Amino acid sequence: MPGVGAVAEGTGGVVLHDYWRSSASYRVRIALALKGIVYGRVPVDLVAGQQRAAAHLDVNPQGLVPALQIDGLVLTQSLAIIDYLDETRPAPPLLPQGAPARAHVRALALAIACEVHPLSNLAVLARVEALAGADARAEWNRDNIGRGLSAFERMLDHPGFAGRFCHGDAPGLADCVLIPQLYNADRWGVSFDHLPRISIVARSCAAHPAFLAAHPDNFAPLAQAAAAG
Ligand SMILES: N[C@@H](CCC(=O)N[C@@H](CS)C(=O)NCC(=O)O)C(=O)O
Repeated sequence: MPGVGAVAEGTGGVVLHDYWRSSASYRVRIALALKGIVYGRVPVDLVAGQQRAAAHLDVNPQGLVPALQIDGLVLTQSLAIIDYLDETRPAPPLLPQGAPARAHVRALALAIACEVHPLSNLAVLARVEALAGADARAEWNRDNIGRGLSAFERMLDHPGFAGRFCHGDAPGLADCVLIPQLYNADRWGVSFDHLPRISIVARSCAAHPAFLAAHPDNFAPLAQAAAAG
């Protein structure tokens, strides 16, 4: 398997290729932590362009993170990875019981992963900046995130919202996708204080050990150097 990461001891061969600030990577880190799966990491520096290096393209031909080595496979696309984890390691479940509830939770996850996130990707933002300048880049991104979160808030107005997580009283797929998007919102100065359901979910997840373990601050290059030294 060319380009795959070295397998660290005690990780059972599970290796995540990620970037500390990547929200798609953060989704998978949350799911891994919820499932209690120990993993090693191959950090891919997106700012330095390492996602386009041959070694990474062997892992993910799309030149994106995350990618996950697990069970002798190399998986890409964060939602496909999370689905795989849920199918192969069902406890705790990341999707609710019943087709209608599952469809709703998938719709929540896709509302961010398919509609909001792709328009805020590095390549898109760089292109907007090249065409219209740095202010336009920031305005584009804030507008995109703000509209997406407002729609998400309305989608949470659903019988499955029990006042803790996106659906029911345990974290699941939709929370894995929402929380990284909220991290991005903070970075870009987009407030969600006026969105009550999202604010409740944000507070619940902020106190949950799996979300704390997956937080980008733990994976920033300086934090990693301090932990090692
Ligand atoms: N749909 C993909 C999106 C992956 C994605 O866009 N990853 C970003 C980081 S969040 C990336 O690798 N960007 C690199 C680039 O744009 O060059 C997934 O969910 O895994």
